[in-house]
Amino acid sequence: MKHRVLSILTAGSLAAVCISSVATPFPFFYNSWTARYPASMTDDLLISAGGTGCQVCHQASAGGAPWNPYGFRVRIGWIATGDIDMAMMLAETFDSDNDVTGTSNLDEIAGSTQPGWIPGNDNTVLYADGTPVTNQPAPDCDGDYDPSPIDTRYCSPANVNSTGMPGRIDALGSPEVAQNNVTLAASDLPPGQFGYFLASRTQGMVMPPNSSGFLCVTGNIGRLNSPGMIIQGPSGSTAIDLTAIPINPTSPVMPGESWNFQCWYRDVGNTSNFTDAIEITFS
Ligand SMILES: [Ca+2]
Ligand SMILES: [Ca+2]
Repeated sequence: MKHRVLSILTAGSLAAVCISSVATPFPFFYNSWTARYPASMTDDLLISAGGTGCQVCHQASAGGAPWNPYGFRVRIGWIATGDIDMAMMLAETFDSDNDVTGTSNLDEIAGSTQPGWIPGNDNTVLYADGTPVTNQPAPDCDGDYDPSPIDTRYCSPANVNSTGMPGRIDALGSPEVAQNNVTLAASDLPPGQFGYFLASRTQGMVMPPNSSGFLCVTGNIGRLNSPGMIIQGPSGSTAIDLTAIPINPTSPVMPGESWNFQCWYRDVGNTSNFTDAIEITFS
């Protein structure tokens, strides 16, 4: 169905609708983008949802200001070099939308997600002078805005903390043990309060004494609280070493195993709390 829509709307006719805020047509930018990334469906998935290819970079379907953070990054390179292909290349290594998986612009384009947009209303757009506008909705898209996270969420949402928000855990990186590339991230924690991550092969759900939240791992629990691994609210992240998870005794993660992670943290009022939890099945 998406392909049917695309066959009707040729690249040329689509590009013609990209009009800047000063009513100058700029099919050049979109044409350059599709020429550099011919296999990417990033633009096509916006188009089939009723938008235009301009929204890969711009908020408005007709282009112009403001830009999403990816488009703004390309714009910086364009202004600096006057070479649109160079500008797109210079933007590739950035993670402009700061998505939960930490995926670079190039990998999002290659994976046909949106390098400049995250799902929901937490997007930021920028005007020509760099003035940001926050809390903007993403344009409609027939695909995913971000790559799939490597984890499965459970025990979610967590009990709210003193900020009024439930703490949240995310995992970035790869579920492939051999890569030893997993970073745990926690967000919406109370500012200034410390916390650390927990690891276990076993899920559970119990509210410990003096806690405001649920502990969702049980059994042989590892505390990732060695120096450098302690985080501080409102958000923090730490890389974990899959060759040595500090359960008792310290054990490596093996391919095929599922492990569960959660973040414990202090909160104001002499209490503590937990984020929600995630399970990662390793390969
Ligand atoms: Ca990204
Ligand atoms: Ca994205």
